[in-house]
Amino acid sequence: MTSIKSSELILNPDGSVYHLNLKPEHIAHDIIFVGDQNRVEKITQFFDTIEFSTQKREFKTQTGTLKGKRITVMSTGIGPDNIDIVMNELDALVNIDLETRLPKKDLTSLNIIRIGTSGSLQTDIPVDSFVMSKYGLGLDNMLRSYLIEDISEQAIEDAFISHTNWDLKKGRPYVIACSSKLEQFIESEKIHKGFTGTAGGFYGPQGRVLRLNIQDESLNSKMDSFNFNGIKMTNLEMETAAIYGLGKLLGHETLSLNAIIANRADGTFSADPYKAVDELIAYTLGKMTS
Ligand code: R1P
Repeated sequence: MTSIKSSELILNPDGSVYHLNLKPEHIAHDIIFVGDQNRVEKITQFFDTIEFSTQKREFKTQTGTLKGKRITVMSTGIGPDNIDIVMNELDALVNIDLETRLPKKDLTSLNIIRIGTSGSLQTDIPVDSFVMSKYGLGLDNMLRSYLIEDISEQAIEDAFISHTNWDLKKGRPYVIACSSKLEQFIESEKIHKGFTGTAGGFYGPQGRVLRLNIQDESLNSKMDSFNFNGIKMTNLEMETAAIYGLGKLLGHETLSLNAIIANRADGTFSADPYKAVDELIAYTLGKMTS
């Protein structure tokens, strides 16, 4: 086997991976992703100890211990392009020998849970509620750079393309399921199980019109009415499907939880979005340490 070239797996002078600034010993096997770097300390403030902190660009990482469990919290910034960086570099930390630059024989599977914010597409999933994404629907195309036919749910993709009359010039949407292991571990009646759309942008790609006309003005209403054997689209955000796809390809367990802070169906926005996020953090940490 040939070693991975320096141009492909870029390391910093101290041996840490290029964007995340991390070495293998800096991360736990249980990892929480957040979008916003300011959300990292909203989580680690509850830790009993913090052993490591770093930040480069939007990627802030802290590792510590809560009730004896070692957990890493990391901000991914916004969007699937960042998820490509975060997932590949995290995987390199555990599954590539950074000295020899060779993939390891015994692979490590990380547990990765996203605690994010999102907009609901359904009136019965109101602001301040929580959604666990059973599936992620990637509208962004990033994952199409990989070989995903064996991990994607092509029947749901086809139904979505047909229902929305999706213009394939925008690329083929992809659907990936969450980790059933983490789903069973985290689920409860408090959390809606959902089908989450992951967009490659915040405005046009999520049907928001400010000054620009968009390619399909009725996309959001078509997403609202999509129903595949009872699976309805619940919410839109910008990371879940990419996390699920790269998690499955690389062999990591992934689950995305979102606090609903806006409802696109009835036009409402949470009176206190931070409270909803704080409650989701408390819920998730409780489950992770129970
Ligand atoms: C957009 O405002 C950002 O907020 C949502 C979207 O997915 C996107 O990243 O999640 P986070 O609050 O986790 O960043």
